[in-house]
Amino acid sequence: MKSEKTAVLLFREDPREESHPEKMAELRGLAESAGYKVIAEISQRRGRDRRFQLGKGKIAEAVSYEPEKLIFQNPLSPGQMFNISKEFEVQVIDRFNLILEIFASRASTREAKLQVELARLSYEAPFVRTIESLKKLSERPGYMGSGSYDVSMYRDIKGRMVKIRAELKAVEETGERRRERRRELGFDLVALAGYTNAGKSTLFNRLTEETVTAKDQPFTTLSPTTRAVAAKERRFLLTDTVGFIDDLPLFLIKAFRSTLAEIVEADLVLLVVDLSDPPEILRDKLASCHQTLWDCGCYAPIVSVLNKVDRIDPEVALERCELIRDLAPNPAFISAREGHGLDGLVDLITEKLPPLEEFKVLLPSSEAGMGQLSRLYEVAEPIEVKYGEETEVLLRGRREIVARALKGTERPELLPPQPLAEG
Ligand SMILES: Nc1nc2c(ncn2[C@@H]2O[C@H](COP(=O)(O)OP(=O)(O)O)[C@@H](O)[C@H]2O)c(=O)[nH]1
Ligand SMILES: [Mg+2]
Repeated sequence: MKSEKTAVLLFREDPREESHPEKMAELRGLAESAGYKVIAEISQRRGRDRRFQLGKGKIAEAVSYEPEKLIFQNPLSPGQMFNISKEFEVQVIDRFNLILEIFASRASTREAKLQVELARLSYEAPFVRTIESLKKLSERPGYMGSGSYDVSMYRDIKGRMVKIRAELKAVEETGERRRERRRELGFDLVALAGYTNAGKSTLFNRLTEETVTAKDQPFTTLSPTTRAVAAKERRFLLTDTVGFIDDLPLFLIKAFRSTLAEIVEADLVLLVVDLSDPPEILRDKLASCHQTLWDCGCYAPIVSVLNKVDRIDPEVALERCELIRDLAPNPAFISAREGHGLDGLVDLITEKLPPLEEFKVLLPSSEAGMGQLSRLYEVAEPIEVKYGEETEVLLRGRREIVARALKGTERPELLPPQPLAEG
């Protein structure tokens, strides 16, 4: 299923700082999320080269792998990007372009799409201006992988940005409607959160592969990474997200927030961390995950998921768990890759989701009433139906969801929760 897009990753390490291998690991995770096959990673410790960022020899080495793209961890200036693509005849992007690519492929709401486009334009505007001023306009098809620009491009970009800003004002409140639509379908929303490389997508695949239901189809229209899961008599929609990314420049923050819509809308958040990360990094990441969740208005209950337990000793795992207990109370220990601990995780999910209730509904025994009944079946689990002068239905489900399904009927009656009928 993965495409054959190939890339070589490049990273210039600052000689004045200590080494940061995790930055390269992050870049690889991002590149893979964007669908690239990484064929080599090249890092070099040196001062910044004004023309090429890295040494010319290193870039030549990268190009010798014949990748489709070079991806730099370090931000490239318009001039550097231009120089590299010209000198080495290769497409070149940096970490910001890569993140934009991911956001673009994941943007599922109109708002997110607009935010991403706005971010892309504000990022590209200075590049385009540079090229225009260099007056080397036409024959650079490799430049930023997006074809050539012509003279009026900069003006066009500015105009388009004005339009997008206006449109954004108009679409702002539709997120709420989307959430309602999903709720109407009778599903709780569970979103995966956590940093790149924590194992969110691996867990997503595990949970959905093992439990995929026939009702999978409708949700592809909502988001390509949302699927229905039925586990232990509980069904919910699970959404994989881009997750959290550190060191985002200002122009990317809004686009980033918009990709978190699914997390903000969720009834429950699975906060996935890599337990094999060094303890300080683990704590930092957890703390900033909580901060981001709070900042973007997500107040749903959180289940901490400590992943990759296969990579460390059980004793070390327990030690680390103790160390982060204030940030990750009552966690699930899992290995998404090996499929360990999923049962316990599902138990925690079921426990923390808003509880299902049992209640009785009285419907008229008419055609309208029967229509109502079949709608109820879609959003809740029927326990018992008694036909008579009125139709008496005993259901198990979410009260607000059932109440919504009953809206607009002439005589709906939702009686308070009560014990199961005798017998
Ligand atoms: N050893 C080990 N590796 C894992 C586990 N879960 C995920 N990974 C690896 O971690 C990397 C990132 O996983 P991914 O699911 O893409 O992370 P995401 O960025 O959070 O979606 C991949 O190379 C996975 O194979 C696990 O439980 N154990
Ligand atoms: Mg992922």
